[in-house]
Amino acid sequence: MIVLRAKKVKFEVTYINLQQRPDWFMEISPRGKVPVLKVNDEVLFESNAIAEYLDEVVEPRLHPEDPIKRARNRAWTDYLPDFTPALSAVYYTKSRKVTAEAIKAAPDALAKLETALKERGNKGPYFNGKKICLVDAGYAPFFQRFMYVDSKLKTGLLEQFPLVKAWADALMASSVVKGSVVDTFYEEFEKNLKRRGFWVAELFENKAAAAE
Ligand SMILES: N[C@@H](CCC(=O)N[C@@H](CS)C(=O)NCC(=O)O)C(=O)O
Repeated sequence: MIVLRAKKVKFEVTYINLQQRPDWFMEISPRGKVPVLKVNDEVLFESNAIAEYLDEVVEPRLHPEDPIKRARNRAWTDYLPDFTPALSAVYYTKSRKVTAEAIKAAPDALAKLETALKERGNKGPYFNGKKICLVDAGYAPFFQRFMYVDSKLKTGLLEQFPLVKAWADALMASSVVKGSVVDTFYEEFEKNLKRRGFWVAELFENKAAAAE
């Protein structure tokens, strides 16, 4: 969604309930996961493959022109499946004890990203400098969720990594990122935490009670 928005592509979104995936969705999504992109009669799946496809067919190019930089961008996007569990382990858990352990473990993954940002050869605010790119699009949704929980949990994790913190703040301030989720996103996210029995849901409960 971030890539589509950054490129100002006209698109339609169909949201599905992942608890009750419709048959039509299961027929087009080989892994039963979102997102999928339908282009006329063709269906693409996997966020990276979709983002790369969009970058090839729709201007402006979000990948760097320089092949070395482009390869590094791809490599840091490939790092996502290693990185994101380090953050989500902090809040996708049923006990404070596991959260405390995850907070202790997370700096390793964040330190790698801090080094990447140090070595990227620009001052930001985004991964490649002034223009949002595919690496930004990959990481933003994960920072969005983590930072929302962290506004209550206050782990201090991002604060230990100033370049990561500045990057994540820039992504959250970006209108492309902000508009990539529905208005009720945080409400739905909180509900989802509660439904899945994650203890951090209780951090949001007072607010929910006050609104009722
Ligand atoms: N590597 C996939 C991961 C997709 C993914 O895990 N999507 C989640 C939602 S963000 C999902 O569909 N979860 C449902 C499930 O795993 O059953 C991609 O980047 O597209």
